[in-house]
Amino acid sequence: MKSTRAYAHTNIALIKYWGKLPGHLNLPATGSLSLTLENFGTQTTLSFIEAAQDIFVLNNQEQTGEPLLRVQRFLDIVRALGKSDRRCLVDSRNDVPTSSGLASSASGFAALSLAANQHYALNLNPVDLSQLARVGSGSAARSIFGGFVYMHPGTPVDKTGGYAEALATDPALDIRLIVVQCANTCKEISSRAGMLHTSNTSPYYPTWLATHAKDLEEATRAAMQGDFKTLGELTEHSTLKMHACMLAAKPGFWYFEPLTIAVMNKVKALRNDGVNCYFTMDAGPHVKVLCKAQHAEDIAKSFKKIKGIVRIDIAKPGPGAKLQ
Ligand code: 2P0
Repeated sequence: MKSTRAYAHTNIALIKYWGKLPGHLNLPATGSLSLTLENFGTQTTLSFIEAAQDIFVLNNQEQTGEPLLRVQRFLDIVRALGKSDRRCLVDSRNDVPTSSGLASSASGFAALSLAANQHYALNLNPVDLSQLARVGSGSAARSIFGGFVYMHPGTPVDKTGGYAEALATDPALDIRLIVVQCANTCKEISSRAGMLHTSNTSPYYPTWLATHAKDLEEATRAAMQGDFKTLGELTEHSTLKMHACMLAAKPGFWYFEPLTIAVMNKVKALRNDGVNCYFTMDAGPHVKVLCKAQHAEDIAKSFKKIKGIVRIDIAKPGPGAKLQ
């Protein structure tokens, strides 16, 4: 049986994407800047099957409902591009907790896109591949590439935006992202539902849109020039602004847990003691802390002292998605 396997690493946005343009192409309303991580990712194997429906197995469990439909709808797009009607078994393994705010959909749809590009002989170039991944999940467009990644916002008229590209940064940055897992539970509000609710009801959402491009431009310049302090300050600013939009939605919602706040406080305390590090949070309770490589071990040790932390990983920048 012919099969194709791909692996994609997850990524964490430093300058966040939160909100979509209207329409069905999953175009982001803003750009974003992310870091692909070495430690976490998804391996996906595609095999053709003689069946009426695709089958999606995640971590050895056959999926039904929305997770299955999302993969089937994505493969319908792939089949239209490849002029094929063949169904697939999609066998995926996450080494990221699923639906926990550690971006498993980013690595998941990036691995699926790369495998599907090969399996259905689409021959997509990197931009088109990134756009295909985006239709599956916005953050997946970034996981096609390694290291720092710049994602273009969607363009409402010609629909040509919404793709990512690798960003050449100053090697002197030499950074790490410490991933501090603050809970074991699955999130209650998906990113997709949270974004929609925020854009529909938060009075701060228009301000988020109006001020985002400047943050992205300045953070991108800082990354390219190796200006760690500016990059870190904008990283914190972007995440707090995103979460402020959610808090101001009607009704407001949040992904923070008490331990999330405890880690944020610790980051501020470390900074007051002269250790440069900066937090970011996504659609989940975990905290990711940006720091220089030489400080990572010591900072991680100080988080270990916080009672209840589930797990701490020090992640290096990782490579782009690859066929295996
Ligand atoms: C990001 N997040 O830039 C932002 C910050 C979470 C918080 O992209 O609906 O799974 O599949 O496009 O990409 C998570 O949302 O959403 C996300 P969809 P996605 O990383």
